[in-house]
Amino acid sequence: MKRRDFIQKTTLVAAGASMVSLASCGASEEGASKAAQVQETVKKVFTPFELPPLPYAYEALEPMIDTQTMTIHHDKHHAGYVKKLNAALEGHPLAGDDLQTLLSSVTDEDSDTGVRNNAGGHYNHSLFWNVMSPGGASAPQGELADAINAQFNSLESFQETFAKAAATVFGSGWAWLCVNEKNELFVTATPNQDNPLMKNISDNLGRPILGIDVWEHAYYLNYQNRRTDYIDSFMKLINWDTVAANLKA
Ligand code: MN3
Repeated sequence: MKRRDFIQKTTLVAAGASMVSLASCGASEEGASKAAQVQETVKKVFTPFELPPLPYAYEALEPMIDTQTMTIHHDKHHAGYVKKLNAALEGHPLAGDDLQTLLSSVTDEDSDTGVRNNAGGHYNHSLFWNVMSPGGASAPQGELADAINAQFNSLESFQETFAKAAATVFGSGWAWLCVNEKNELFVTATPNQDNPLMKNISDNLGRPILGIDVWEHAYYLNYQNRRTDYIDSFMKLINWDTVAANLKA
């Protein structure tokens, strides 16, 4: 069996196994399925990389996020990262690694810049689409609720911390809810398309389970300079079932 086939087969088995365990602990099938889509994307090797379809209609997040923003953001911006990532990997020593491995391997050397920016862009947006509604729990439940309470005392206090991290990103970037090696939650932010999985680049390392894009292209058509209004809307769109499933993935 070729390595690539092996990786894809083992990923499918792993995704199937995690859905079984999720069903038995009460997370929704919808959340599990979206988390499995994210896992499928992040474990995929360079064959080349492909743009995953938006997991709902372009207009599904109206009026919080408008149809035109979603269309341009997915079909132009995310598509652009995938295209440029494939180009950057041509002849690059990291070609052949899955997306998650690319993120943990890239350095701040000039020779890695294309892979760093575009592997980050591909990963970050693949997660972003799936952590937004329609559908799904409007508040965290079960283990995720416990983990949030343990780390932030309450959901409100988490929301405040996360919204502040998103509002204070200078220029373009992302705010994240991550899980660290000790299985504790933390909030952090990264500039540009960097990601907390980038071991050689990020200060706060962890695996993101929720992320908000605060590049202006994510909100400017509808909100112009009112980033905090966009953040408030995003908080109402979070699909907590997917976040819970991401925590267990
Ligand atoms: Mn974006």
